[in-house]
Amino acid sequence: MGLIVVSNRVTVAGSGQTAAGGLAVALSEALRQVGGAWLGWSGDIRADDDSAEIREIESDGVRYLLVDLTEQDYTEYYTGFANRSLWPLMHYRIGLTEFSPGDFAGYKRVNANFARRLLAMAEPDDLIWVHDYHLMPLAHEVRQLGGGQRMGYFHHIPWPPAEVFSILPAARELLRAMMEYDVIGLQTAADRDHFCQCLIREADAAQISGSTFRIGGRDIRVMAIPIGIDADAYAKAAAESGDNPTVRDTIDSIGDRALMLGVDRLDYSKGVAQRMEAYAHFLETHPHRRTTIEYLQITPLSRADIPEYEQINQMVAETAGRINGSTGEPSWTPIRYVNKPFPREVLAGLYRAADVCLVTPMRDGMNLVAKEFVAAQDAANPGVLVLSRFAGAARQLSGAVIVNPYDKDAMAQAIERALAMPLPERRSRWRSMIKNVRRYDIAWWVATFLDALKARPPSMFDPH
Ligand code: ADQ
Repeated sequence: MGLIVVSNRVTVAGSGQTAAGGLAVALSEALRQVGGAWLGWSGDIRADDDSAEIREIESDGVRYLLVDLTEQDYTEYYTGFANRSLWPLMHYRIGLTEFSPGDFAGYKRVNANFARRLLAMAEPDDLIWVHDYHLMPLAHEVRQLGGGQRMGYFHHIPWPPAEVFSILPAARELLRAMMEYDVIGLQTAADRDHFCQCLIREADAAQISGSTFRIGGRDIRVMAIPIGIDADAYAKAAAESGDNPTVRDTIDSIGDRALMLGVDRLDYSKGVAQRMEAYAHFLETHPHRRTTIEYLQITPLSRADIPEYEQINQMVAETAGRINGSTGEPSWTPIRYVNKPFPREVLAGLYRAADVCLVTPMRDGMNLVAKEFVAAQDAANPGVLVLSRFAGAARQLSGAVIVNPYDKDAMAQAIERALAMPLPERRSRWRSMIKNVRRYDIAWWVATFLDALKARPPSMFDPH
């Protein structure tokens, strides 16, 4: 029995790629631990649908199977239905949610192509673990082709209440397609409850027990399994980061000032512009803090060819420039804004050097940055995490200073509280958080999901 992981993008371990997506980071860790095969999009676009073979790479004991997309696939499946319908809707951004039947058809077509590729390589007793909103109907497509393997799906982003999800014209079709998985995992109990509500209200599923649902004689198990990080590896990278030139230069350049850090992929869900505005408000309302602090925001660009992302890119850059222009001094830049990805050793060193980390998404499935920051701290002198109540991580990291990112006053107060926090309080809050980050780490997440999947009886699916 083998494990096959399927996700939209594949990050080949040891390829030198700096993966900025949380999913990529987590799955590289998982496959290194368990071993197996990983199928997904190569990131390349090709002209002709039928000509390309699947590309296979072997690295670090893992088989990578890379599929190209056509231009049409990319537009309809990836930028269209996945990122202009599902992503905003799942993040409660109804106003940004678009729906095009053509994009939905393209999304289903790519899922059907993935299913074909998958069944060409899968053995009947393999476990198939599918990741994220790009591939919600993959189990349905696999079943259509007669595949009876045990299939699990993990949803990395939030799941909204049924009233929000049902706005999607394809809601029922998607939910019914998802019922052909055996196990579905979500990040938090709230996401799980919302999903279950959708199954009952929108897809006519019957609840058989607390976590089991039935449609048409098929049962699925729905669970909350919060994703973790490799806490020990992060702590080690942070402890050894002192010699890294980028980390050292950054620390030297900050001097005696306090370092406040933000690390986010550029996305409107991460609340980077709102965070900068809250920081400007903090500087106005706490003038004695001016020039004593520097806020470093590290934000690699993502999905740059989607119009909403181009807009947010401009908006965040303008916000940083405006605040620096109106608030800065010749000798002091209030915000340093950097769009580069960095390797783990650099990020870990910067987390450790930071006095405060601002993780204030407007909505986030989990947020791995919050956990990485906690893992990277020096136990003797830990920094303070300011965390949005709307990140899944807030359900686990109650030792953080929890904020509502929509409330500028509360954000400014949280920054002040974090900067002024005495050492004993910092230590006791950090101890409660690190306990959780270590206990529910990436190995726990992988083992918990796979145990649930293995516990399902094989070939529950009867195609006839
Ligand atoms: P993302 O939205 O990508 O993931 P997140 O969980 O914060 O969000 O993960 C980001 C990852 O990218 C972190 O591991 C971080 O270290 C890395 N990263 C960020 N900036 C970087 C930089 N400049 N250089 C290098 N690496 C950088 C989605 C969901 C999240 C969920 C994850 C995992 O949106 O809610 O936590 O999947 O399930």
